[in-house]
Amino acid sequence: MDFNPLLHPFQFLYLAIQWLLSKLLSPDPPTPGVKLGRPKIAVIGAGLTGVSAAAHCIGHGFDVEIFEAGPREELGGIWSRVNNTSGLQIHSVMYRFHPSVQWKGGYPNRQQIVSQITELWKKYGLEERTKFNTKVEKVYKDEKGRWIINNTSEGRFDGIIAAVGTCGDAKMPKMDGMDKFKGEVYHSSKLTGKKARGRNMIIIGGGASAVEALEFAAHEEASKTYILARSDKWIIPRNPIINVILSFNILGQETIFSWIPEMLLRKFFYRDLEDLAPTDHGLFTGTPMVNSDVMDKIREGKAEWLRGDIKGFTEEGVIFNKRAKGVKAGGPGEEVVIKGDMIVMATGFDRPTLDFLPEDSFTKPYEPPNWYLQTFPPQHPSVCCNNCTYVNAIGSVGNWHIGIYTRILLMFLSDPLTRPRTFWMERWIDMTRVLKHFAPTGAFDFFTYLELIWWFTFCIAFNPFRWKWALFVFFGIGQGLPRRIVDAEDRLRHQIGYKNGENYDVGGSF
Ligand SMILES: Cc1cc2nc3c(=O)[nH]c(=O)nc-3n(C[C@H](O)[C@H](O)[C@H](O)COP(=O)(O)OP(=O)(O)OC[C@H]3O[C@@H](n4cnc5c(N)ncnc54)[C@H](O)[C@@H]3O)c2cc1C
Ligand SMILES: NC(=O)c1ccc[n+]([C@@H]2O[C@H](COP(=O)([O-])OP(=O)(O)OC[C@H]3O[C@@H](n4cnc5c(N)ncnc54)[C@H](OP(=O)(O)O)[C@@H]3O)[C@@H](O)[C@H]2O)c1
Ligand SMILES: *[C@@H]1O[C@H](CO)[C@@H](O)[C@H](O)[C@H]1NC(C)=O
Ligand SMILES: *[C@@H]1O[C@H](CO)[C@@H](O)[C@H](O)[C@H]1NC(C)=O
Ligand SMILES: *[C@@H]1O[C@H](CO)[C@@H](O)[C@H](O)[C@H]1NC(C)=O
Ligand SMILES: *[C@@H]1O[C@H](CO)[C@@H](O)[C@H](O)[C@H]1NC(C)=O
Ligand SMILES: CC(=O)N[C@H]1CO[C@H](CO)[C@@H](O)[C@@H]1O
Repeated sequence: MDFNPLLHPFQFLYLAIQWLLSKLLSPDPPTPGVKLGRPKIAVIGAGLTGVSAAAHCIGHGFDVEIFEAGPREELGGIWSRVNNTSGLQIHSVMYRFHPSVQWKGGYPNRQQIVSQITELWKKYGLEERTKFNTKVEKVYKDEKGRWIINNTSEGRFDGIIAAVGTCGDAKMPKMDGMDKFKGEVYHSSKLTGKKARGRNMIIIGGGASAVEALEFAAHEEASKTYILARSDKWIIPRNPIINVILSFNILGQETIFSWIPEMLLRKFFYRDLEDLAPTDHGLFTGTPMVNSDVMDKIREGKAEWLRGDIKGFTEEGVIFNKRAKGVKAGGPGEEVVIKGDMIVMATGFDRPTLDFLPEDSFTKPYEPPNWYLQTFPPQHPSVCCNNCTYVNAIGSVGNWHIGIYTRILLMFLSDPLTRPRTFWMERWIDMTRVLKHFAPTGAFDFFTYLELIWWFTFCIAFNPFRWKWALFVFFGIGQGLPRRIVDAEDRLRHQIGYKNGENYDVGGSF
């Protein structure tokens, strides 16, 4: 260790706790050369979620194969593709995507994240189980109900984990007269090495990427930065305690108490810049941005945050219709010309498609994100779309839930008495819709982390056959007991002429 623990007691404690978690909760990597059995699982995508899910599967003795569309350099998914100017906005304590992860500090940068993913990948022997440059175009079942990826040349699988993420290609909307602008135009993910010193920068878009571009501008000492946002989003401070408290709203929606955190944010965080805080929607409706410096930069006069619509471009900059607070997009405003030397498009990313799944996964009204636990298409209990159906949420991102979702799938595959039938999965979705009837968003379009934990708890508690799996599902420990019980049941099933493993994709339980 290259630092003195006495001088950094909190960092030391953080390292010690992570070390302990890893010792207690990381499943053992497979011994090299060992033959792993069925059920065998195909993981689609080698980002943080895919690698973590595959490490969990293999650690619990299930064979896996990862298919990644990109080349080897894209191991780590989105984090391998964005530029050096990106880093984690939330505290890394909420970004422990596998128990083995060891963060050295609170806010790792892009390279540190990619290197943690790569280490995990190597530790669990996933190197020889990953196929790069193989995009999955289609998955379907053979007559025995086994999954085929593209065509039979890849073999057959019993379960599918789709981990395609939510950020695909950089989104560069075409805007009227953009080619007139004589400066450079970059996407926010392509800023490494760009020069902004002493220049005026125009950022289009008002999401997390815009905030990052603003940080880049400050770091590069741009002379002035304009952020042109067409809608208001909540910003919350970069403080792990506040972030965790907000994710503890178990109802996962606006409540009669939501005004309290909103008022506190306005009074103590926005303060004189209260005009930036949204009034047309509450905090518990969308993913907030996590940043504490934006406000300071605006107060210093280094940056200006403008609400309005882009009307067009000139050689020098952008024609912008500045709107007052509360005026809807496209509504009346004051037309101004914002001059700049460079434009950064912080307009987001296209969503990767899941349409390689069988068509019946998208049957309305049970199309994603309206799936069982948001992640299992009700027609297919052996398909887990891990962390890629979410729309908006408050609370952790690449965390504990990746393991939990993976282990729920492993439970469904191992134990037919836990595998839900389509009917019951749809009833759970209906129930959640009723419970969230008064939410301003769709039931599954917004959730909080505690709500997610409640979903998991309900899933386990509802079906007594799942009780024995509780420790395993939540913590990845205690697999021995449920396994022995299932083995005994299997012998019984065999006697009555029914074999486990005939069709992993058909649920018979509730
Ligand atoms: C600039 C930026 C900054 C971010 N910062 C944060 C942050 O600070 N905090 C935070 O919590 N989150 C942040 N995120 C969100 C981030 O998306 C998630 O935290 C996480 O990295 C998602 O990982 P993933 O593995 O689910 O998806 P990805 O990393 O997107 O990985 C998906 C992989 O699947 C592959 N794939 C897709 N389709 C197919 C197919 N059909 N066949 C085969 N392979 C396929 C893709 O090539 C890709 O490699 C940020 C995102 C961006 C873009
Ligand atoms: N370090 C971090 O925490 C971090 C950093 C970057 C990204 N991320 C994550 O990555 C994901 C994507 O974030 P993002 O900021 O890149 O994208 P985003 O959240 O989709 O934001 C895009 C912004 O661009 C605006 N926009 C899009 N198209 C536009 C158009 N044609 N004209 C004008 N404005 C337009 C959007 O306005 P509307 O809202 O009105 O559509 C929005 O303000 C999120 O999940 C985010 O949390 C995280
Ligand atoms: C990104 O950062 C890494 C490590 O800090 C460095 O090796 C690399 O050259 C940087 N890339 C660019 C394009 O600046
Ligand atoms: C699926 O087919 C496409 C197109 O033929 C190919 O590019 C891709 O590599 C294949 N993927 C797998 C997993 O075989
Ligand atoms: C299966 O698909 C792969 C990749 O697309 C292709 O190279 C191969 O020839 C196909 N095999 C069969 C049996 O169709
Ligand atoms: C999954 O990933 C996204 C980012 O891509 C994140 O914001 C979201 O909260 C994550 N969690 C879940 C449970 O989907
Ligand atoms: C990882 C990554 O995307 N790096 C890019 C950063 O930006 C430069 C210049 O635009 C590209 O050349 C890099 O490939």
